[in-house]
Amino acid sequence: MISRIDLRGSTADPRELLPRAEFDVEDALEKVRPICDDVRHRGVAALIEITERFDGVRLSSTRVPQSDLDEALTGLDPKVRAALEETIRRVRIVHRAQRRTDHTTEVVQGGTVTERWVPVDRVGLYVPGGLAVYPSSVVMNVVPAQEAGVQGIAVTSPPQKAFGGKVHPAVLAACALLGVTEVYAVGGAQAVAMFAYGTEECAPVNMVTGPGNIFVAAAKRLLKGRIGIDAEAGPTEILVLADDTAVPAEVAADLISQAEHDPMAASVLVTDSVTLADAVDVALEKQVAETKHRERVTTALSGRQSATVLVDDLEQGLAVANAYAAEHLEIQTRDAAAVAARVRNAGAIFVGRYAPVSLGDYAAGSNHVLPTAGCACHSSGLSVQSFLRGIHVIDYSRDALADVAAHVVNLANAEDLPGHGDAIRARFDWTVPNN
Ligand code: HSO
Ligand code: ZN
Repeated sequence: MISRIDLRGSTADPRELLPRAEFDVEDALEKVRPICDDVRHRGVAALIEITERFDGVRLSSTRVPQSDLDEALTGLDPKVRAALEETIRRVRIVHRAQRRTDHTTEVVQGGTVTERWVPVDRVGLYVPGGLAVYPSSVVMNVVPAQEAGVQGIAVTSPPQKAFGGKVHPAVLAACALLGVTEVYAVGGAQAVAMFAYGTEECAPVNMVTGPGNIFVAAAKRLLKGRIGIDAEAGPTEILVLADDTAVPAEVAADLISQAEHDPMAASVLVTDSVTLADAVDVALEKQVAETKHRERVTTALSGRQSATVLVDDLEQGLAVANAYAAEHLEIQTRDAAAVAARVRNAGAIFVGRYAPVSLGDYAAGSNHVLPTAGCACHSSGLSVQSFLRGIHVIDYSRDALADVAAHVVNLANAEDLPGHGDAIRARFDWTVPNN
């Protein structure tokens, strides 16, 4: 079911040999542009029409009434409530530790630069609907924003035909548990446009975060600049780096766990053990036959984005993992912690057999909104930092400015911007030499 790529003895760049899911955001841009324009010009009326067209739901208002949030919380299964509460507790303690403190550097006597961390005023958090329902993603978006000190937090999620045209009750309940009261029943590109431009019912936000489908990603790309965004989310990925100590049934279960998200999800096993690779193949056959979403899982595992990659040794395995820069990287090897320490590119690293990706998806305390499609080479997952701006506050006395005045004037002249130098000279009765 899963193809095999043999890199043993190969010195080629593994990036070329490990395909990723086709996820061409550029293509989707043309489709989302008219949707975004329509929302910009016609606001709620456009949202209601577009939602009827795409979600098959006729909204009377885009805003979810407080009574729906209360009802969802009352109706929440106590087991799910307890699990969500524990997840919130863990995610909160990890993210609270990410808070930053302002720092002042005295550059010279009387001259300071302070870095002041200021949260974004207002954010819009997107919670996907689609193939699955994601109350856990509500937690992963809302908690870092709250811990960063963001005052205005709005959540949006597509309305579900199967739930009477309302947002999924588990998503609403998660919002209620977190104290979020501003929730919208809008999905897709139109939700990003609603947040970016604002409507009669929703004030515009400064930043939109959260995963979504290709149209959500395209709208984020289109509206980036007007709004800040987190990393663009593509189909989910897991890469398991394993040696002969890994347990085949566990590796197979982990590969299936992420394949379950999306027929385009990527599950990649990288190993130097042919015995393990063979045993995982056998375990996959057995487990996929029994798994609930076997159709989607089979499509994902047999797609060209998924593979078992054979390598000569762990060194080459690490090189492959670093080149691929997976959203989720599991290390199932001897001395897993030491191997993990050598990873440079990954959204999140899961160390050893008792830290599967599923743990991180829900209840490790880590964040599950992570960079996909190789973006882990340059970006991190969602965190408190995502919602903060570090503002430099520059405070110099007359003496401190006088001390460096000639340097500024000389650099300004070197850039042929003498007006910059004059702005300094004016403060000293033009006594600072201009050459
Ligand atoms: N693995 C997904 C997150 C998730 N899993 C939510 C279950 N629910 C992307 O990191
Ligand atoms: Zn998951």
